[in-house]
Amino acid sequence: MAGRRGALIVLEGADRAGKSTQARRLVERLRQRGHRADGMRFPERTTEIGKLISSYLEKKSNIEDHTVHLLFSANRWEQVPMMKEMLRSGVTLVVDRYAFSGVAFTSSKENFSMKWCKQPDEGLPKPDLILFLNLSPEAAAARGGFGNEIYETSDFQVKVQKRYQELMEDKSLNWKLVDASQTVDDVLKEITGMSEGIIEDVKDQP
Ligand code: DGP
Ligand code: NA
Ligand code: NA
Repeated sequence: MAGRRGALIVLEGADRAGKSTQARRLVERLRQRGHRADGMRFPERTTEIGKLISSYLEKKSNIEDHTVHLLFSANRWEQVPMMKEMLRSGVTLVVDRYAFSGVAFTSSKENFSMKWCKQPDEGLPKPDLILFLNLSPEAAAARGGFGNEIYETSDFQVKVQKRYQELMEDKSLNWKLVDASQTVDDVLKEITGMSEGIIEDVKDQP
């Protein structure tokens, strides 16, 4: 059959919502169920750009806010040739954070418009499905507290959550709201069902 491509599935949400755990388990589950699937994460901290970002997040280096926004975007763009190749060859990609994190986090800083924040990521491969793991900032803080990275404060996360709500109003994108306060198994079950639906839908799309 012609044109079988993989699906681009993105997990988004504020810190502590369980994205990384679910992304990993979703790849395992999809594979168990006979799909070709692979995981990716952004920021991808292992590249040269990723190392700069990591050092910024760990508060080891001070990078100007616009500059770091563009580095995050560049860190996504540098993976695009590989992403396109994998999707084209029929592999479904499960991505832990994407451009929406870029907009939600940077636009939570003073004097950044959503419009400015969106521009550098314009043209990235469009996700077929965006799973928003929804957890209130209070519930997130109750999950053993935040780590020590730069954005991990309750005040900032409240702003980020509001930005995500605005982004989810874009009906040209396939956002699905997932209640991340459920058990790990229940969340996995829900997102596996949604993912298998979209894998089936995109199979014969260019
Ligand atoms: P993680 O490794 O998933 O914990 O993500 C690291 C942190 O970086 C997290 O607080 C979210 C934030 N982040 C992810 N992508 C972007 C981005 O494109 N721009 C900004 N400003 N922050 C981002
Ligand atoms: Na984090
Ligand atoms: Na994570």
